[in-house]
Amino acid sequence: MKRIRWSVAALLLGLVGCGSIEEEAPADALRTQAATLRSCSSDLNCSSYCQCRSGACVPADVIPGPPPPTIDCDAPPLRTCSTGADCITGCGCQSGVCTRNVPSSNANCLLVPPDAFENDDTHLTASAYGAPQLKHTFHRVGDVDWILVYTPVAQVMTVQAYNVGFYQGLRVELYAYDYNNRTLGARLASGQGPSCDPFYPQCRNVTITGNVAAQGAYVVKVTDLRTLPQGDYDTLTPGNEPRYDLRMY
Ligand SMILES: [Ca+2]
Repeated sequence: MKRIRWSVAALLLGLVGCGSIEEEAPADALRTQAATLRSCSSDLNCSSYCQCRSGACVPADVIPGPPPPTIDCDAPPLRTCSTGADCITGCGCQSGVCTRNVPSSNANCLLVPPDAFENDDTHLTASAYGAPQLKHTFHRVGDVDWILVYTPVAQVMTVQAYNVGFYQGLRVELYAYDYNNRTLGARLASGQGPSCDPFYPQCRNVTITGNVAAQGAYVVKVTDLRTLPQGDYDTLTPGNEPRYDLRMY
């Protein structure tokens, strides 16, 4: 179809005997070249609101929230930031974009930095729960988070991961815990979600309940259920990041 259009255009320009095919051809050629250049192996290779399909960046099938005014899938991806804390080690925030700030670094500045609760990858290094823990993230493949909680009174305790990222599925488990010996006990409760269609914000949570004893110690394990390439742990799309907040009551 494109060849036919060009043939007609060339014919018309030839007939009127003015203008130049050379003035139009480069723009089309450049667009084709740019689209070819933006090849990808994962979504991380693509800019916001774009996805990698058959090795090329194309507009995403689903966009959380209102669409932006323009979507340019031929543009290279960037990780936007407001401070250096938004970027991984080896990268700083320059002009709102995570950029390598160590000359010898080969850091991939598109990746998600660990959250403030790391190192919490095992029950032995679990972070202690005192108040709702905000802005947890899964920052790489296989990342899990462990949280240690002390229960002063016997009750039915609710454990909830909320403000879960749009596309994210995760599992929440509650275990009895022998704190003196640092050994895991029985699994008391487990659940996974989102609880309903994640299009609705109220569905973006996973909630479980379990019976806990007075002056007891328990641990909560939160697991990312996605099995994505490393790069997809940051799709660079606001609202689509692998994150959650956690509360117990
Ligand atoms: Ca972790």
